Amino acid sequence: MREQNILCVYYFNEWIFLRLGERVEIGLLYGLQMAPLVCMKAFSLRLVFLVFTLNATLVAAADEAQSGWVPRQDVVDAMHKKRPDFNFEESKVPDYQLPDLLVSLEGKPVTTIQDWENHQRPALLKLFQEHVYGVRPDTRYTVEYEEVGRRNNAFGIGATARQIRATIQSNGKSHSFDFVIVIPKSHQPVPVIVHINNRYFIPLDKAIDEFDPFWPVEKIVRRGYATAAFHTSDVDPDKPDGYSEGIRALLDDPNSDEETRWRCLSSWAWAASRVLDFALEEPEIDAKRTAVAGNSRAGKTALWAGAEDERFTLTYSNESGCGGAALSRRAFGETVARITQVFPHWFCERLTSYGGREQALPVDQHQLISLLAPRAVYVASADEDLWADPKGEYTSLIKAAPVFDLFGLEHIKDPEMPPLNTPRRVGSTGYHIRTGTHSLIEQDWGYFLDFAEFIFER
Ligand code: GTR
Repeated sequence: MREQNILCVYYFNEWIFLRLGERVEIGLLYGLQMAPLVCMKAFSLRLVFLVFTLNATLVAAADEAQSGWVPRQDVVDAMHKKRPDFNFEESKVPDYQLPDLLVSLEGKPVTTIQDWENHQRPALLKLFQEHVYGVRPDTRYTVEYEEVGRRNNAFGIGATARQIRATIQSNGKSHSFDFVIVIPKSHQPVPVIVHINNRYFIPLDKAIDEFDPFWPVEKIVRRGYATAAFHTSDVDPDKPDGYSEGIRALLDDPNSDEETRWRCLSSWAWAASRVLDFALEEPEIDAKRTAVAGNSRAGKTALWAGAEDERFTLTYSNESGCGGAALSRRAFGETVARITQVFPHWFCERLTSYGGREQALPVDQHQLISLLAPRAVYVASADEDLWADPKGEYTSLIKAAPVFDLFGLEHIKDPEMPPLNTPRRVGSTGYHIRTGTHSLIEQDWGYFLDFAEFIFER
């Protein structure tokens, strides 16, 4: 018989048997801090009982739990089965070389913050506009905000909730979209989190009366933060043939270059800035503490919103994958070829030409993250979401390091990923990978709000 270390825990009148070495079970121990513990060793039918102190046991357990995340083989196998034409094996990631963040397009080293801010950052931003997300039009427009609903004393804690209609006018035509903003009662200006909701619009009453883990308003407001959310499709419909019904039809310049023209992701990011414009006019909002957040396609959008609009001081990307936080050159899970084919309305047309030749892209997604520096950024992944390439999302974050270094800022450096459900926060960057599938859930919000507090209160 194989030797096994078994931990017996007497907890709430029950004995729980845990096999040491199994990470999931060891994780359980953290929740059992007050339980008396006994360690039992089973070897060839002989049982030896040992009494450990609580501390010694927890230290051993903690060591076990610290190994970094790697994909589970059963998840890899399931992904292969579901999408046989894509890669989910680390060993099959092609050799790749990432563009150097601190070498200018002319080949000169970027050595100072001034070089970065005046030359390198604008040059990289332009590359992302012209090759990935598209160029926004210069068309003149006006925006009017109208309150269409209000609830005072929301959640019984004095928060004010409003539904606002933003109407954009240009050349005699207009387009409107609604958002809901909830501001907690406070004697001092509060931070605001703009949530880009890619699933649905949550109207005022629902936002207050019904809990929704995708945008847990009460949870955010009780932490002392204001929050606002709009639905992406209300700005520009999330479908290949929705052009005529969206904001792009209103603002586009027909003489602009079709290859580099903005599409949905950029228009949604633009809308996040229009919501921020409104929020910043409110005396209760602190302009120095502003976040933009989104999941999946809205996670990609949040990163782009943070890159285009430096008034956002914190960006949260949840499972944004290809075209978001994940490195394109890894071609792991979803690829540039696939995303531009299935979602032709998201990125600028030119990105399509890089399908299957990611090495030729003049940028990769670590550079998108670097555009957020010196502001803060948090990236999140899920264990079963290999389609979004968790390792590519994490690697992108740490490969943005040279720019955070240039600003003298602390950031995550460890190339090994953190264990499951163990957020890592270092200086201006944060990351977690949680158990489960592709979605934005309360657990993600909890980790993100902890990071927000760490950034906003420092
Ligand atoms: C997936 C898509 C991803 C991601 C996601 C979503 O199917 O391939 O790029 O954006 O949808 O937005 O839910």
